[in-house]
Amino acid sequence: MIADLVRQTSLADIYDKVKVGTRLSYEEGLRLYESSDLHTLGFMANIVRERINGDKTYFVRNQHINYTNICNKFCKFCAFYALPGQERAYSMTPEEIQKKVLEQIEQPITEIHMVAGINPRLPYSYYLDILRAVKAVRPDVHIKAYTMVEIEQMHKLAKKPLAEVYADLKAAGLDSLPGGGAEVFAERVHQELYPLKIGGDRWVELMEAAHQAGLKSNCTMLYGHIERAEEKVDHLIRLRELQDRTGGFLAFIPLAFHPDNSDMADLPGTTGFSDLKQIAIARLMLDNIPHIKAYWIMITPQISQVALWYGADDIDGTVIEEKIYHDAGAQTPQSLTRNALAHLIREAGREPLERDNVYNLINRDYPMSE
Ligand code: V47
Repeated sequence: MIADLVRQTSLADIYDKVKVGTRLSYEEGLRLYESSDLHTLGFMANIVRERINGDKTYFVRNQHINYTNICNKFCKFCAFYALPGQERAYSMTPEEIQKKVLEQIEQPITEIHMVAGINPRLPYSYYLDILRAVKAVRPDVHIKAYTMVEIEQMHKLAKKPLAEVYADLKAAGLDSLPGGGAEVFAERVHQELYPLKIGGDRWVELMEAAHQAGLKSNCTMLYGHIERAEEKVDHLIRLRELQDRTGGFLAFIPLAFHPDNSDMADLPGTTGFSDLKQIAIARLMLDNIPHIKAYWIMITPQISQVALWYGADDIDGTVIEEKIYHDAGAQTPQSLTRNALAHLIREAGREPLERDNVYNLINRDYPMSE
């Protein structure tokens, strides 16, 4: 019935490809962005979602630790960074990080997510010490830490081959890598918004080396600012090509730009429509990345719930104490309980599953039903 209607739309030929699992081209990606037919985009994305993940919808119990907001990259989209000496500037010692972990020690957290600014005063040893500090007080937790921007900084400080840096990090307790720092790969956007930070080519190079070192990761794209449709399609295809080469990506997270308190505070930010459209297009283009995350912190729990029918199969986690998006004006809560997440998922007619960072299911001794 819906399929008959979709066959009458301008995306009918793309629907025929999606049905049989044929990879979509750059031109087809552009046509998806040009379309305002959100229902058709969602219908097609849902086919891919259910083919890969059925009704399964994952979440994780996690804690975010943003260990410093001091940063020398001055990205125009960022409201989180501070200069040394500013009142809001902070940098946590390994002991302070341990304290943060201990504050939540009674919570059954399985993942600690650690990303931060580039504070040039931090030595290479700090990045290893804070991993050890976390593992010392919570040995079983999975540490997902450091964007490629932080990895580039460590590589410069360590003055040794990248493979050795990754080996050091793994030995100190790093389990996987988050997907941040990718922004939009296009050189135009790089020069305009984040010229002091690594660009797309280097991000891909560093991530490919991480996958070769045996580290799994996520990947992201920051949308809703100055980027063009062609640049987004190019970004998604470059991620897809990297995944073809390594298979190292677990999930793609579209990061919705939050303008408040940034140098681009005059931009309007994303909408429910553009958030759902971005999730659907990601699911359609990234045919080889198993999971698409609707990150509720950024797009609200409400839109994340709807996104479970627009391509997303993961809603991220309980997220204790998020700072980057809240500094940029996010109105969402600082954390959601496991029951609240499970309720959102179940109410949407999907199956909530608690996972660890690498998508192993967590068996808890209480039922998942309410
Ligand atoms: O790279 C910064 C983004 C990223 C803003 O892998 C902003 O599971 C929106 O890496 N509005 C860092 N976005 C966060 C990150 C991340 C987050 C959630 C899950 C995962 C994962 C990784 O945050 C940065 C940048 O793209 N960002 N400022 C802003 N104003």
